[in-house]
Amino acid sequence: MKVFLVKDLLAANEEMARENRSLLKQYGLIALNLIGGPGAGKTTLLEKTVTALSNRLRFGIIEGDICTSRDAERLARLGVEVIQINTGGACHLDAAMVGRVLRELSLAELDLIIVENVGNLVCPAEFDLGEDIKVAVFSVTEGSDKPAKYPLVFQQAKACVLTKLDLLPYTDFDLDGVLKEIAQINPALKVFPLSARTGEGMGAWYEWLRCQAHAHRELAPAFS
Ligand SMILES: Nc1nc2c(ncn2[C@@H]2O[C@H](COP(=O)(O)OP(=O)(O)OP(=O)(O)O)[C@@H](O)[C@H]2O)c(=O)[nH]1
Ligand SMILES: [Mg+2]
Repeated sequence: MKVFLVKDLLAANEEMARENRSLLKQYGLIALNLIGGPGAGKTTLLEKTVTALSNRLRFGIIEGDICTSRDAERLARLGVEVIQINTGGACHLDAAMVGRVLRELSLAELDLIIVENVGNLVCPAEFDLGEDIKVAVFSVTEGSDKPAKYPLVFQQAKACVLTKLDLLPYTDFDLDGVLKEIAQINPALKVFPLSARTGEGMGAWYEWLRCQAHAHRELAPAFS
């Protein structure tokens, strides 16, 4: 009988993540990994982002879900290149799953890859996919205690999107308090409070995303 320790599985994941990272680097692509609980608003954020920026940035999207291709269908309707991964039960994507589909995208034609991880604020944070940037996504309807209770993703992320700001008046969400707690967990984390529904705050997120893609392109050697 063989026993695999979590430590060994994570080491194997690291190896695959390095391979993904090296493939992305070869094509000069920046990759983002969106991590947030079920229904936080990840796909809606992507729909609005792709619609607003697709005349300036060429997106390749990888959708992770336990079942269905519904999120991929939502993005495909916008004419963007998208691949759906169904984990069949696993509560997170791992680097091997992403590695298996990466080459299915037209890597040479794209500027950035965005992975929407399986809806879960906990497990996806443990698995490096080979991305450049993790983005934590959570919404005002989830409650202001979430960063303090699930700190890992907020520690690892470079940006945090706080969605559904339009619903603030109908909740007891403590915006000032949560911003202070996030700053304690990760002082460098850039937070974007926004509403994908009304568009409030979306401009700052778009601008940040564009800057990340441009900065990456300038640093990356030209793809030949
Ligand atoms: N009021 C409001 N509703 C939103 C906003 N963003 C998303 N929603 C709604 O929240 C629900 C879930 O949104 P999705 O974008 O599907 O959430 P998700 O994080 O992709 O969900 P999973 O992929 O299942 O984890 C949908 O009914 C959206 O219309 C927002 O900014 N404001
Ligand atoms: Mg989704």
